[in-house]
Amino acid sequence: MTDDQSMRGALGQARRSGALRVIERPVDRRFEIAAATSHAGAATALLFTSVIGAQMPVVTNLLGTRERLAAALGQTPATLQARLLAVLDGGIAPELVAAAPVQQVVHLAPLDVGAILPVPTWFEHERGPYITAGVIIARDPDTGRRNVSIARLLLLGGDRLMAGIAPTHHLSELLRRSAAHGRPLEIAVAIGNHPATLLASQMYVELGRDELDIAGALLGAPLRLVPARTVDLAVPAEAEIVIEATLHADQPVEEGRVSEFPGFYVTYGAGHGVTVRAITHRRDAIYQAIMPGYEPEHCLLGGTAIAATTCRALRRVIPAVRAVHLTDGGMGRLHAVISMHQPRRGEGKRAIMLAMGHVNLLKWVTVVDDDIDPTNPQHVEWAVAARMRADRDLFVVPGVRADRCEPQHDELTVAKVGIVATSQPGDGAAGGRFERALPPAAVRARVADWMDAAAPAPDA
Ligand SMILES: Cc1cc2nc3c(=O)[nH]c(=O)nc-3n(C[C@H](O)[C@H](O)[C@H](O)COP(=O)(O)O)c2cc1C
Ligand SMILES: [Mn+2]
Repeated sequence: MTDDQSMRGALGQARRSGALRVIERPVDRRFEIAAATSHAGAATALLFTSVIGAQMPVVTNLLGTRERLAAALGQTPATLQARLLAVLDGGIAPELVAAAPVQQVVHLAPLDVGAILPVPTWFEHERGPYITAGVIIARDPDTGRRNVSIARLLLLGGDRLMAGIAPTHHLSELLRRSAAHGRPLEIAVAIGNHPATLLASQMYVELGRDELDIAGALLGAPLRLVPARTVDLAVPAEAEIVIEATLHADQPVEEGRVSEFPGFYVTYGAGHGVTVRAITHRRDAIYQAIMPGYEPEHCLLGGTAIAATTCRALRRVIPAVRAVHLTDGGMGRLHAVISMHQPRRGEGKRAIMLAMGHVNLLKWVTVVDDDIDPTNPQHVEWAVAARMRADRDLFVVPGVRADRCEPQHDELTVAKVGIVATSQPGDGAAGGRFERALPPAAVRARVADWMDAAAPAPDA
């Protein structure tokens, strides 16, 4: 484990691997950053060094691929989920330090958020610019326990923001609890975090579980925090930027149309007013933005966390479960593939129902054997083609309560689909219908030996 707890390690890795494109020409934060990020695609992280009127550069799509996300955590795509399962069972509590790079520059209210931070405006019909990579730290007013999650923040001008928080998320519950005490909820929004903190903020863990303990476990060391200046919270010492603010349950702000991960606009109604008390940042801060909507980084961060927490929940009751994958086409939210080792009769269907119960977003879940790579869409389709009988292995459950993000919901209900594409006991036996057609095993081993020995180096 390295000692780096900033975003800059991941930025350096992207640069060294050739994945970072530096844009030096002047760009407008209104729509141009969005258009460039979308145009560049998943493989390219972008660093805009000359955003018009801005004090700092902007990085987008830093963690746009599984390879880069895994590498930033010292893993590969093949090892990442096992690592996440291991850290979810543990946790390393953060530690407090006295001084921090994130407080090198301090702006106290009155201030204008848009004059300090180069916040992009993403889509034509949204109301304004959104902070999208802001990790919101808050404390449960009843238990004192910390909660950490992302919710987009709309700039309203001056020190005013609007937070759009799903009512089912923990942060909404904390806000309701603070309102019951007649007080606003103090929040701190950390922007430009180590990928461990970003991914931890997306974990579907129980209320009261501190996501920063998970970040520490991912880092292999306590996350260093520093006391905020104007709110009673501690913030990541090596983040790029922190916004200190209060969130108000009694200040509804109509949001208008807003993008969601399916790639469409939705209208959720009113969000909650936020009043900024201070902004602190590094002297040479880099503003991180995650392009929202059906875009790779947004889908991947959530999908990676949802897959790991679902896998953990399933394995507790069905040990045959090996891995869970959320697909890119399913936006990292709606479609899952579960791999299982020799599931017993009916166990695949049970795993599907458990997964859908665990994460209500899931509406299409496929179970495959563990000889299939669940992250490979062609392999998964092969399993469906080769091993599924629809009348036996496919089921539809109509009218299930749906998440508000579900694109096809009908008055917040939707039909869910489960597919069990696993082989039957005895399939593959010699002489049987599903024996794989292969050259003799001894010949395959011998030929593989000399072919691999003679293989040219990849770059030769
Ligand atoms: C880029 C990005 C943007 C997100 N925006 C929002 C948002 O605007 N509102 C929201 O409720 N959740 C949003 N989420 C999802 C939550 O952060 C996530 O579900 C989190 O686990 C909720 O945690 P909590 O229940 O501890 O509050 C976003 C996630 C990502 C990766
Ligand atoms: Mn939480």
